[in-house]
Amino acid sequence: MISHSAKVAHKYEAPDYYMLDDLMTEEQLLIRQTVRDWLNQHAAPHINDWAQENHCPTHLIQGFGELGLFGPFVDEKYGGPGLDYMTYGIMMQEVERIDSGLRSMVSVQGSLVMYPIYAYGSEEQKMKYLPKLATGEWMGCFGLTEPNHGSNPGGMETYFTDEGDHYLLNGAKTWISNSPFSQIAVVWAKLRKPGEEKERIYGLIVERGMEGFSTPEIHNKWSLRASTTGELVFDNVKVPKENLLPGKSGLGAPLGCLDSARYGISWGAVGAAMDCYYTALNYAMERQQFGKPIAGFQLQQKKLAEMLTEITKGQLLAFRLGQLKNAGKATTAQVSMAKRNNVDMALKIAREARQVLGGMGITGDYPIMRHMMNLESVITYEGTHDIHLLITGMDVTGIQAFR
Ligand code: TGC
Ligand code: FAD
Repeated sequence: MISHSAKVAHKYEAPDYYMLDDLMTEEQLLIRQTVRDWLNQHAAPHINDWAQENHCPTHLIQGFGELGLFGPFVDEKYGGPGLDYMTYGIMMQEVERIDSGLRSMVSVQGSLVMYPIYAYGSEEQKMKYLPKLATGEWMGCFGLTEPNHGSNPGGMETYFTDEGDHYLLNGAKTWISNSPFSQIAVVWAKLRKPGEEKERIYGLIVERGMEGFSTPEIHNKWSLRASTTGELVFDNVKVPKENLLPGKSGLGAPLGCLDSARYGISWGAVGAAMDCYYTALNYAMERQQFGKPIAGFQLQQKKLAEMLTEITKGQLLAFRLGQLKNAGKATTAQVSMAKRNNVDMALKIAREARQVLGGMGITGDYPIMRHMMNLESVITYEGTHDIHLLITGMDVTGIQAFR
């Protein structure tokens, strides 16, 4: 049976109260429509079932690649579509309108796997990996978080040693999106040198099949159930020396990738909020109580009007950030503000929208509860709500309050 939400998705109209579409190019609008139509056909009718069944729809990967969703900013020379950051944001918004887990799959591949290879990789690494990642022939994951180091990745314990003709990698990463089915992992680890106390962080490309490398799945999630999450375990893994990313080292290297991914989330979360708002508006217009549509009651109008106001503010934030990204001017703190505000906004809208639907809001017939549960992860990953506030706090005061 096709759920109500799937049927509604086919006639979905995105709220655009301040007419931002007027500021987009024809190409951007065309790409958005193409992605929207494709997702309405291939994902919207099934996403509730996939989430209920805890199934990650990896069969969509080829289609995602054909749509150019993997690393849209990557140059054509390396198999990417060579699009701008605004278009990247627009795409992430369309994907997350369907489900944050699908956006996770896509944004990890683009911003956290292709980006570091693109920005810090050797020419040989770019030629070897990027074209396969752009089509989805190979999928990748990004290993930064560890069991004992989440918000504080600088404390990581995963390390490697130089064994002459190869490196030897030991340690473990956890909470890694896509890890159980990825062909490669971009792993951040410290180079341990005998006699040297200070260890420096480098990125290594670890390939499935390397002896001692395993990727157990994490089960029992109530959130992002259409996305696969796992661990990365390294038990004396021999990594060829040519798999080290030569272009950048130090904690700034992985954090630089996060800027790109957090930017995508600032757009994506608005997509989830727009879907919740759209669903609530339609329901309120149709649902009759006390002899009239509930949309006619002031209390419901307050909810809807405030949702649209907050969505519009979030859209404007993401749009301006896109302009700054395209101009190469977006700062880490600006990205943090947008990620933090828009995810929080989306989560609050999901809660309000759920109430508009009354009891029906808790069912899988509508997308709201799924978005709400997903957003509970999105508000934590890529830097928690607290960490992003502290980044803004540091930016405005010049004083870091992390430690
Ligand atoms: P701190 O001393 O501030 O910085 C260390 C070095 O890094 C530089 N830096 C950055 N460089 C580029 N981009 C950024 N965003 C940067 N932020 C900092 C900084 O200038 C410094 O450089 P240098 O040359 O002076 O050494 O570092 P800290 O240890 O105090 O930590 C700061 C803090 C807390 C903000 C940072 O650690 C942080 O952002 N923590 C949050 C961790 C996080 O976001 N993890 C995400 C893991 S990946 C993920 O969640 C994927 S979910 C995927 C999905 O499914 O979508
Ligand atoms: P902790 O760091 O232990 O934080 C716990 C609480 O303490 C939070 O509320 C936090 O805000 C607060 N806190 C921590 N430090 C401070 C401080 N200085 N001041 C005030 N409060 C503080 N990681 C990857 O590397 N790759 C991935 O692909 C990836 N995918 C993920 C997918 C999912 C579904 C999830 C849930 C997580 C994923 N992560 C991934 C990990 C994610 O980035 C971390 O969960 C996140 O950075 C927070 O780390 P933590 O869970 O260890 O929480």
